[in-house]
Amino acid sequence: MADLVVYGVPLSPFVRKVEVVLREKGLEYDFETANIMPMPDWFKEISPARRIPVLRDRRVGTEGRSGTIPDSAAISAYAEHLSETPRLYPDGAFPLGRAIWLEKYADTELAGSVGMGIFRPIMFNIFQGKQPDIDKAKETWTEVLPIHFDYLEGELDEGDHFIGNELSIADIAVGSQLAQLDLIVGPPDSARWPSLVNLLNSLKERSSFRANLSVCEKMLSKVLPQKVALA
Ligand SMILES: N[C@@H](CCC(=O)N[C@@H](CS)C(=O)NCC(=O)O)C(=O)O
Repeated sequence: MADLVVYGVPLSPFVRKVEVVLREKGLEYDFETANIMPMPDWFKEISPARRIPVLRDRRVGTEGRSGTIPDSAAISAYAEHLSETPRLYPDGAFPLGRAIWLEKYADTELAGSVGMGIFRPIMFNIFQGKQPDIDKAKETWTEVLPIHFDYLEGELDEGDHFIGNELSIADIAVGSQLAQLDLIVGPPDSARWPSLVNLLNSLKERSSFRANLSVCEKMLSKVLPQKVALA
């Protein structure tokens, strides 16, 4: 039994982010499924925001809220302190501030568009036995997401990573959301956003991302035999 437990479902981009952080740091964890539709009472008790993921450190507590930390950003910061290498939060005031901003941007602005504008209209409908709302997804894909992609492409500035030449929490947070898009509707247009797609492709080759994505792909193959074409 590992000291750490991640509660959630692999298909959540925030759960993916936490799994990648823990794997990159070589921190072993157990995975316990906590669905959000519907959310069981035992999980509501440990998730005040009613969201996944939540992490438990069994060395701190094994029952109820004891030893638990909700929120992917809080969990990632906790992991950084549990295992200092590899550093995912860069040294230096400005790089650190920028990494935290990009993490926050991915977790809020980008995630909002991916979740509400693509995942929900397609996958929530499918999970409920309804037709996917392709019009809503197309509108997000053509009118909303390009604004995020343009910004992030500019922040990459033709580089392989957001901060220097090293993997950081900024890459992982953005990559977790891009991978969500990739699973459901495919990647952004590589002719228009080459650095962003290059980042996505290089992250997808990492064993940390692969571990989560292979579970997601297997799960999706049962409900979404092929990606939804929006272009
Ligand atoms: N700020 C949270 C966001 C987590 C989040 O929004 N998770 C989604 C799943 S991807 C969720 O639990 N949604 C609950 C719901 O929609 O009822 C984090 O970074 O962990």
